[in-house]
Amino acid sequence: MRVEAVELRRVRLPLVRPFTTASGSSDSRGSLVVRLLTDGGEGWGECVALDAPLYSSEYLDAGQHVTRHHLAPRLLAAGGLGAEDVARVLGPVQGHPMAKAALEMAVLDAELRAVGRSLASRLGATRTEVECGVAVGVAPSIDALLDEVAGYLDEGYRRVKLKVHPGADLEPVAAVRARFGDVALQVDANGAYSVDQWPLLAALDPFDLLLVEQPVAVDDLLGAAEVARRIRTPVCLDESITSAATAATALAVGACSVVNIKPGRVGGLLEAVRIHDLCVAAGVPVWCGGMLETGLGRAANLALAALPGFTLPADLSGSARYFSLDLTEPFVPVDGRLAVPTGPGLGVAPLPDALRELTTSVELVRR
Ligand code: NPG
Repeated sequence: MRVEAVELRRVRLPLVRPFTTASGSSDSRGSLVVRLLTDGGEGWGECVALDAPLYSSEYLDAGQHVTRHHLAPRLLAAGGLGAEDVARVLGPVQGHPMAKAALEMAVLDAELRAVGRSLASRLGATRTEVECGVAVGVAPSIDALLDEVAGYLDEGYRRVKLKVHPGADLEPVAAVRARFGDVALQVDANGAYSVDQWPLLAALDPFDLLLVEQPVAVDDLLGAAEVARRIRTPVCLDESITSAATAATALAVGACSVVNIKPGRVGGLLEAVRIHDLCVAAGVPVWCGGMLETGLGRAANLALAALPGFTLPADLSGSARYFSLDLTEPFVPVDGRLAVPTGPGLGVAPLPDALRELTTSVELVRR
């Protein structure tokens, strides 16, 4: 397949309720959508970076710039290529895994549409539906948190994830346990604790959490291992796992016993599958994280989360939890599960009217 042109499209989707974390609050989700024009048809991808470099060093303006000036030109100059070549072609450019992942996703979509095969089948999915967990942002009060969680459980979500940080951990966890009994519950610290604050996390042990996600800083694998030794709740890593190599290191040093996989964070769906495979070989459960993706990224995450090693519910919500208007047909969970798309490629594409309404700018990069 030859890539003839790369269309970079910025979109902005209003959120139905603001998403608040310790690093800030947003009432819309900007995204960078890439459309590849190839000799075998088109393919769509999504760069999941945020507006600001608050989750990782990537952010949307940088993703667009590096794609425009460094990544797209390499893809356009590569001649014939397949999805398995993309990481090597883009490899000389350091970093920017989310921008690279968007291009690989679009190549996969184009190539699979051309042969009528679904992404799920290509990645090795064994399931037709995925259990949905809901990630709850920081709420203005415990009562507001409980109301929000009650609404999600009524809608059928099968697992609840709470954001925690020092000073806001025990109280929300205890309140949710007290009100909702043995609901499947986990917490995400996004690196907010220092290693010597492990007693704050040990205090959560009596609440039988599924896991505590990313307790310490992204580059502190030995610190995560120290926390994992001190607490009973399984430690899961998210931000720290940037590749199959870091996953192997994390497991070797005992930094985690569960892994969150996000294709954007690790540079693409194919690297995500490699991490899945090494975790399965090590007997380590994995689950699919979420980054408030539009329907495009959501479709890709569903295909990935249908692989056999994804044994914990994903951070995958229905479109309506975030957006009143999505780029694609909305994803609607039934009984807390989302169906894995079965159509060629991603199995979804932007709806022309929604795409027009949500687009804020478009640029085309040609050979
Ligand atoms: O359901 O897509 C979703 C959101 C899940 O809270 C969620 N993700 O830290 O994992 C996280 C968090 C996040 C959101 C990270 C947005 C980065 C961007």
